[in-house]
Amino acid sequence: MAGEPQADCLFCKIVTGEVPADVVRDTATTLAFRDINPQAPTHVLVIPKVHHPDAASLAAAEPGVAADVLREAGEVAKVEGIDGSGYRIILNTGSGAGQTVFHAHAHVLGGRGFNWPPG
Ligand code: DGP
Repeated sequence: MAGEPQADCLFCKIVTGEVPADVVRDTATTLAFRDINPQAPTHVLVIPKVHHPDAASLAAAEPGVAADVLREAGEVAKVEGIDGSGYRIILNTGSGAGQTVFHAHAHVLGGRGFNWPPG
């Protein structure tokens, strides 16, 4: 059922603590932790604690929690000190766009320059 923890989901296991993570921020609805394969000096993932396969599904089912994820992305940027220089929030959606973990998440990247258009 949408929103319920999934036994085979890596990020659900990070929410429960079954899989360890370097946690940056923890709220009632979200968890922020460092990406295991950082693509920038700061690379943090912000996830909803509820399971939805991608950000659009989350926003459709639980718009308040989707807003919490975006707000937390901004808070992470502040506490990591990347808000002044600019940062990226990325929502890879679908395998063709590079999504590999099908539990909604926002990448927060900063601490280096970025190109546009993205690769
Ligand atoms: P995406 O490609 O958008 O689905 O991003 C998934 C990210 O998850 C990817 O950047 C690597 C990260 N990741 C995968 N496995 C783990 C893990 O076990 N721990 C942490 N902290 N990050 C992980």
